[in-house]
Amino acid sequence: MSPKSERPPSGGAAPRIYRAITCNFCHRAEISLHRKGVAYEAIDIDLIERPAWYREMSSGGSVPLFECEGQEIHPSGVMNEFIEERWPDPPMMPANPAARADARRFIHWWDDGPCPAYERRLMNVRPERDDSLTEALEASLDELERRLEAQGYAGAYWGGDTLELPDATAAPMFVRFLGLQHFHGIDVPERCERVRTWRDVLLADPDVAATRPDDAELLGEYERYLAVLSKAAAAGIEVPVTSRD
Ligand SMILES: N[C@@H](CCC(=O)N[C@@H](CS)C(=O)NCC(=O)O)C(=O)O
Repeated sequence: MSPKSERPPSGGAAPRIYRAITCNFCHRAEISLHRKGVAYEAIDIDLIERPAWYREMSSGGSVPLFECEGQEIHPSGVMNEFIEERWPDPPMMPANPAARADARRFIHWWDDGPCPAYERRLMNVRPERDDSLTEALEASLDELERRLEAQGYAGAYWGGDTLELPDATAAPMFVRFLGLQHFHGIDVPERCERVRTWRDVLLADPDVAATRPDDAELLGEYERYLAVLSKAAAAGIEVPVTSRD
């Protein structure tokens, strides 16, 4: 990562995403942009030592933020809908309105279920909370398994044969299971067969593979965050781990 001490001058017409490689929300938009063949510039933001210029431009300093054609767009769900409408080909939402509603409902559920559950477990530095956070994560994966079964998941992408927004929303979490495995020895339970199949399909997808951070760099960043969180915990400070805390 190369943190910028001042706001980088605009390089031209290409849209720009302000991101952190640990952040699953940022990765969602990068998958969509790559799938649609949109060239973009990525600016890495250090969330531990957040630059003042970024705090100012982003009202608080959270990532992702998308700069495109003079507009600043966030949060990630709005970004992905914007990307879908601005660059409609190839489509990443179903054509049928009822199926689109299903996809949106799924994304909404994801942001209250598996997404905060994996982030809380991954970034936990208080051993007395390990078991309850692991249980919460597994419960959300069991619920995902039930949902995939109920929708007749056929063993490919979420809605069929092509990658759509529910896939772009979920894939970044599966990429970041690397951290759960490395630091906590946690994987998707074997009983969640559909989840594991979907994960494997997503990890093999070319747009996901092309946009995922380097494994060693990702683990290095997590190590840095975990060290800061451990220090804060030792000082009795509770740091929110997700925007849902
Ligand atoms: N709901 C937001 C969540 C973004 C979010 O939680 N970003 C985290 C990184 S994964 C962040 O910037 N945390 C630091 C902060 O909010 O100050 C979205 O979908 O974009």
